Order: sequence, then C-alpha cells, then structure tokens
Amino acid sequence: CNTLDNKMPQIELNDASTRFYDDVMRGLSATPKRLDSKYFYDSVGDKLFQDLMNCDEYYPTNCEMEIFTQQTAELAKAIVGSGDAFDLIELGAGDATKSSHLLRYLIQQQADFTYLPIDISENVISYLNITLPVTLPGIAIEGLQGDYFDMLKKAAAISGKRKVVMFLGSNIGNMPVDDAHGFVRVLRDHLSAGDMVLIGVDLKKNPKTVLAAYNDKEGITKRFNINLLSRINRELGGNFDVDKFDHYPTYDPETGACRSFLISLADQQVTIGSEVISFKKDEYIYMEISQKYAIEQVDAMANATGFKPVAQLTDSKQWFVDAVWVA
Ligand code: AVI
Repeated sequence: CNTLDNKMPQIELNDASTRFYDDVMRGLSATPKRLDSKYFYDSVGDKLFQDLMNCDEYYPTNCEMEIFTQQTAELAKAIVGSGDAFDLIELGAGDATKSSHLLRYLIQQQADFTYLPIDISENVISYLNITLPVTLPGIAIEGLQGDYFDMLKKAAAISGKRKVVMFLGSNIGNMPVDDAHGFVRVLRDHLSAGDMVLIGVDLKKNPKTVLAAYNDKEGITKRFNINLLSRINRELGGNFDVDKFDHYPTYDPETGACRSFLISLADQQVTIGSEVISFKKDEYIYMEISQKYAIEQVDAMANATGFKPVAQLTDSKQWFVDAVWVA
C-alpha cells in the first residue's frame, strides 16, 4: 500500500485504487468535467452491464451473437488460414459467451489452436480456466490475467505460433476515433506479419435505435453511469448525493458519437477525501463515448493502422460487423 498524502482519502489505497483516485481527481478538476468509463466495471457495474445486455433496447450483444451463431463457419474460415497451428487470443474475454460458439466449432473441425483469454480480472480468468474445459471438452486454454499489451507480449514469449486476436463487443467504440486508431496501431506493433485481428464494431444506423440503446426505459444505463459516483463514494470516501445527478445520453448521426453525460441538478459541493469539488446547477460530467462507424470506416481503420481487411461479417440487420484483418 502507498503512503497517503494529506489530500487522499483516509482509507488504505493499493496501486489500482491510487490510479483510480488520481484519474477521478484529474477528471473532476478539468473543464469540462469528465470521468473514465473504464471505471464503470466494479462488481455492481458488471451486474448492471449484464442486465443491459439483456434489455430490449441494447441491440449490440444480440447482433454480434447472431454473427457468432449463424456465421460460425465463415468466421472460422476467415481466421484458420492454411490450417497451421495458431493462438486464438481474446482481449477482455469476460464470460466468453460469444466466442465459445467459435471455439466449439474450431474444436469440432479439429483446428490446431490454443485459446488465450486475456482479462484484467483474476475472477474472469480462473472462471474460464475452470469452466471451459468442462463445457468445451478438448479445448487447450491458457488464461492470462493482466493488461492487454503486457499479456500480448507474454503470449508471444510463450509460443511463436501465428496469433489471431479477438476484440469483440464494440469495445473499440469506447474510445474516440483517434484513440481507437492509436490503440489498433499499438496492437499492430505487438503482432507480426500474418497475424490477424477479429474485431467487433457497432455500425451507424437509425439514430433513434442507437439513442434508445443508451437510454433504456428501465433506466439501467442511467444506473450504470450513476454507479460510478457510488463507486467513488464506496472506494474513495466520496459523498456524492446520487439523486442530485441526472443521466443525459446523446447521439450525433453525423459523427457517429454516442455520448453519456451526468448533469448536476443543483449548485452543490462534493467531497472526496479532503478535496472539495464544486458543481454548478446544469453542469455536466462527460462519462462515456460509444462510437458508431460506417462500414467503410472499419476497412479504413485497418488500412490506416498497418492491417489489410480480409473479411466483414454482418448480422441480418447490418447493424454490427465482425471484421477480420491481417497484419
Ligand atoms: C462495453 N461497451 C462496448 C458498451 C457500449 O455499448 O459502449 C458499454 C455500455 N455503455 C452503455 N451501455 C453499454
């Protein structure tokens, strides 16, 4: 544990919570105020995200699931290549619900591969290491817990086999376009010629459909956003009155940027540790971007970042694409 300086909350902070505190303070001291959506996912946020994926309006999960269940053979064909042995790596594997359809098919086809799920959560990795050999007999699995790029380096050190990296669920959309290109460029730097990427990207569509997915009637998305304020209260000794913030989602069909904001409903002061943050009535905190792309922009991203587009598989509504690129 770090020694606390006199500004930080009088609770024990480990490295991860020190980083959380620093990011929160930097974001709430900025103009305009912002918080990083990567902090949505504590145990309460994980559960809310599960609920979101099951709610009527949130379409991306069902669309990508349709691709993985209805076009499994096409996906496999695009990544298997000449039948050489390969490592199938999944960034942010979660419970591997979608990828397990592809994994089952590859096992049935006797493809020579090892599945390497990478996740920041130790719970996720031990769950996959224990359950997948039971639900998918014959699978070769080696879960890696840690930062994506650290673990990609480790994976390269473990085996010199060709790599296929899956990054599903339109997680790439939670970065602004320039950062997404930057991320994919760094990913390319961690791969060798012939390695592949299978990336899930949410596409532009009727703006009302997009906005409804981030403004569900049950208010799960609102609770998902507000939970970050509660998390600051729980973990950093904050005193946000969550009833004094409202959720405001927006979608701009021109740029494809879907953004979430929390709006302060009053002039108010919030304390985190010994720091006081002032909010004006109607002031906003920028919480999350969920960027939507035109399908041509997905190929353009590959071409701009050192990859070549190989295949694009879309769902029947053409709302979501799983694209395959080669380095
Ligand atoms: C994880 N990520 C791709 C989700 C999204 O659609 O941007 C997170 C989310 N935010 C609100 N609803 C779902």
